[in-house]
Amino acid sequence: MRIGLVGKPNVGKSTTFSALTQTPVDIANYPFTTIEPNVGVAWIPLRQPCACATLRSKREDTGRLDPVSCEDPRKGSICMPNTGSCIAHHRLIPVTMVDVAGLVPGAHEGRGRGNQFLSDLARCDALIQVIDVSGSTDLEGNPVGLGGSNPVEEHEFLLGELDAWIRGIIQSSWKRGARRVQSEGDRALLTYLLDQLSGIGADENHISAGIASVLSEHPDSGVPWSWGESELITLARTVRTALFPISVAANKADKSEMESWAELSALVESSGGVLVPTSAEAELALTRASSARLIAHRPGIEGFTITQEGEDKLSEEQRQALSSISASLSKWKGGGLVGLVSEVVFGNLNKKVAYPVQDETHWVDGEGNILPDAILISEGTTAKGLAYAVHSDLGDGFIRATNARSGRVIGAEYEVVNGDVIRIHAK
Ligand SMILES: Nc1nc2c(ncn2[C@@H]2O[C@H](COP(=O)(O)OP(=O)(O)OP(=O)(O)O)[C@@H](O)[C@H]2O)c(=O)[nH]1
Ligand SMILES: [Mg+2]
Repeated sequence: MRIGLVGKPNVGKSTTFSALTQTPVDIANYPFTTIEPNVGVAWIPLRQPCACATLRSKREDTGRLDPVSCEDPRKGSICMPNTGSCIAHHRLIPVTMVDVAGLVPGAHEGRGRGNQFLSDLARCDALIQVIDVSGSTDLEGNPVGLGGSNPVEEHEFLLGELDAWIRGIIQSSWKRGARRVQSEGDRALLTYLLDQLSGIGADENHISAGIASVLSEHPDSGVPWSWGESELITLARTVRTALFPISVAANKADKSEMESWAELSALVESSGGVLVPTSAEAELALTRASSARLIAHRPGIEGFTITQEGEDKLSEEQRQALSSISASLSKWKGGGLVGLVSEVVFGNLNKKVAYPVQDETHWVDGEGNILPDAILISEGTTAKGLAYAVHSDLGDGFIRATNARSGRVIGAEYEVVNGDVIRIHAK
């Protein structure tokens, strides 16, 4: 899972990245602070308790495990994640975040940092546009007075740039490519577009949807090689919508009023995205205090507790600052940055989680680690698809699987359900 952070310069993309990934990066109040993309991992909680909760109750019921003691540092969790962690059955899984250079009007023609960062986004499953809802920066990212820019305009300009970028890719050799239909038949158009766009992650479904939208929106478009600007923009927009679902971090919410993002919120939701008000700067302060072990703060859980080290080191003033940051964050709906990423992954992209294991009785891998992997899969993934998601060898050699929760044998075509624990039998 890979999510790109996009937007005009100076809106807080890198601050967002840093708060989510706990990685220090350059942050400054001027445009183009970021040039090379930053790539890091954000830890996002699963929405349901980890499967180790079920395993624990089974073991407790059969007397093989004592009930959780109040000293247990993992508060009952018994899984051994290969990546991430699990406390109180609150399991964190990795989501790769990409923070790119800011995008200015005309980027698709090479303005600002030009097209480079657009290719940095190519393999992202979804994009989050960070928008300065306080309006304190213009479209080029230069600081202006509060309310000096319009969040809706900022969103529309980004969509327009992405569309123009995709149109640019298909337009370069359009006439020649589209003429192949004359000699090779209708499918040639799809093949040509696939050639052009597979580099940014497009597949046949995206492209068929794009072609269909031209035919329905431009009934008089004629033969493909005569399609003009407006047909190609329709094609590009449909591919972009399918390829990059876009949600919004209404950032710098600490400096603005709710009214300033209401219209934007309606617009984003009408195209299937989600908008969450955020203060990346405030969240970064909490992340930093947590990395310095001054507070204990888990992604996706509101509030924090002060650690022993924090008790020793934090001044009264710092404590109050952290409390007031945390209080202002919980005032907005949506769970802040982690809530936003979670909604993108589990809401918009509708991802499910599955736990592959090698032993259906003990729910362990070959080394005896309990529930080591929690894998994100798409709705409709089959048991065989899950095998491929674990390893291509496991997919190729797939024989059958066992649903470890029910003990039933399942076939290749079984549709994996959220939370399934599955043993795959392969050659
Ligand atoms: N008030 C407030 N300021 C913020 C917030 N998030 C970021 N900032 C400030 O906005 C400025 C720009 O932040 P960056 O994270 O560098 O922005 P960017 O979008 O990565 O900028 P480029 O890399 O130049 O495109 C910095 O001064 C941040 O401290 C926020 O939530 N609230
Ligand atoms: Mg930056």
